Amino acid sequence: MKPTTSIDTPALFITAVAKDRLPVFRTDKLKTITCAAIDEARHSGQFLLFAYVIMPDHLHLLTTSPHRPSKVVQLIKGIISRRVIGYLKDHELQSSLQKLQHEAWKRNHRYSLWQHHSDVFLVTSESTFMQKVNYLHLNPIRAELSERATDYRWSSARSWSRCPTEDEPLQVDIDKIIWRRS
Ligand code: NI
Repeated sequence: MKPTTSIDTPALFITAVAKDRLPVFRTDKLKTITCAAIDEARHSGQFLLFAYVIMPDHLHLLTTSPHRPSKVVQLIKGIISRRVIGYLKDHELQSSLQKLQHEAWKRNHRYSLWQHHSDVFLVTSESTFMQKVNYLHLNPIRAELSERATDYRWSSARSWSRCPTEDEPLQVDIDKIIWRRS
């Protein structure tokens, strides 16, 4: 098996931003749904998830790329969108749905969860990989949502610090990383 991060097998640093930067993921319930959706995408797309953080209005993920990067992003964003919008519909949260409504309907999709533009960065070195892991885990501190990275429930910071709780929202595949150094 090839190392996880190399020119041939880059990791993907993905940033997905909610439409109009709405705080779609503000509540614990929506963050829980989003974690389950990421897990679902990981299994159906057969990629590994190395690190993540879910912020109120965006999320960052570090994954492998068994398919074209755009396909991985599309899969993740698609599943999260279906699950979140499904939840809002089931609970008749009309005011939230209205904010996600398209100006013009496209392809029968009435609502959109995401900002159109999405950001994928190909990570091809271990130093960049670790930079992205750290950057991602510092998000809640920069946003003043927690004082320490490991205090923020919705990230892989505890898993990387080897102090996971018994009920981590999402398991990450740290043990499957094949480091080239060492
Ligand atoms: Ni961020």
